Amino acid sequence: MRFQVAIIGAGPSGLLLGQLLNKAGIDSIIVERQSADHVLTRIRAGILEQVTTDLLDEAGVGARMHREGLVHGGFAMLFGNQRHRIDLHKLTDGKNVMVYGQTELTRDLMDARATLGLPTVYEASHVAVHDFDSKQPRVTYEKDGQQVEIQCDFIAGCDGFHGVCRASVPASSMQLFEKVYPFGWLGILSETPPVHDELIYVNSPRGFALCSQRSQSRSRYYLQVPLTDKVEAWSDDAFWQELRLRLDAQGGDALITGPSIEKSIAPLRSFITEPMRFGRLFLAGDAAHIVPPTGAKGLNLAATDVKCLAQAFIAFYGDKTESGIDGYSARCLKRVWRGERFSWWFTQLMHRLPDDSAMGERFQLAELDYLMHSEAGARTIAENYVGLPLDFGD
Ligand code: RFL
Ligand code: PHB
Repeated sequence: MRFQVAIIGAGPSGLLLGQLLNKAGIDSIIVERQSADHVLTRIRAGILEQVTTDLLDEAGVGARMHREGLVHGGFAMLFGNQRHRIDLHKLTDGKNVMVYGQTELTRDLMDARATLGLPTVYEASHVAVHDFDSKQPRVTYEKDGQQVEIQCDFIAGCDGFHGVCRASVPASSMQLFEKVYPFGWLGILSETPPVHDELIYVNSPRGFALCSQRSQSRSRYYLQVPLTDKVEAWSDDAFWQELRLRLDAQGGDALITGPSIEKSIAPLRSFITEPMRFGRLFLAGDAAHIVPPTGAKGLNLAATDVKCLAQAFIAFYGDKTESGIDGYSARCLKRVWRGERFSWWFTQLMHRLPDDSAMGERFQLAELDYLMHSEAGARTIAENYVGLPLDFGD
């Protein structure tokens, strides 16, 4: 089998890349370790920046998102028992974010790919990447007991944090940066109306909480928990009780509880790989970098990597120039580091840090108070949250 681009991973990065390449007449195959159903059961991101929604439109998959997604022009910050609103729309000259679940976005991309009849191999085992330091890279995998080989011009490593692509690069060729946080997020999804019409980010003495949503009848809530907690030990009742304790009276009164549809604990990590290109292998999305979810940046950074990579391949095949592929890593990493910095900063501002003294907590509250009462401070949060432009500062 021969394709111009072999994409490893059918998460949002791989599927979006496949769609953009197809639009440009570049053929690709996607090789995914899991089944499509399994990919769709992962409940993850909920907030899309405009750069991401624009890209989904460009890929021709934005119709349902515009119909069913919720446009949010602000969000609430709750600390010291007081609510404050970050008016994204006003502070960023009219920008918003879109509330649309990663599951739905992935489904839209999968449906579009199936409608176009583009090749995707699910449940491929022993996926391996070879010879990416040459001009004839290869991908091999096993499916139904058969060994298959794909020859290609380029390999796109869109296989997430635990994928095979980054793991195949010699350690001496890359520099890794990592910070693991000493707590996790316990998340639940429930078929209940959201507690508020916008998201609420909560810094409470009992720890961080986030009230998010997927629709007007479906809520997504998170609690900061110790890494040692086991999800089985958290009953739904215990979750709702703890959330209530972290909310204000208004939130407690408005909170409608119900059985959880999904419940899981996610560890929090900041992680960056430099560079993001190794010969003819390009990493994109979570394969190259991870952010703690506090800033809602992970999927949005993945989408802009894919935008840069698609542009680079289009320039290679169309204009016969290698400047896009040569500049890919540096161009992405500038935005990645900005997103990483914001996510790290917002995380340490909003969570109880185990080694923090009472003084650390007061510093957080003083900083939050300053940020909410200074237009410059609030604008700093707003412009990072809606997303800085891809080539900001250039
Ligand atoms: P994914 O989604 O991990 O997809 C990678 C795919 O590769 C497959 N794979 C392999 N395939 C073949 N061979 C192998 N050897 C393979 N190894 C792995 C996997 O099965 C999978 O299908 O990475 P991708 O596409 O780069 O997408 C990244 C996003 O999923 C991620 O950044 C976001 O979910 C992060 N995130 C959020 N991002 C936002 O922008 N806004 C948010 O509000 C937001 N909230 C979140 C989040 C992530 C969370 N968790 C659980 C980490 C909330 C949470 C709780
Ligand atoms: C979500 O809805 O899953 C969500 C929203 C905002 C975040 C993180 C996760 O910062």
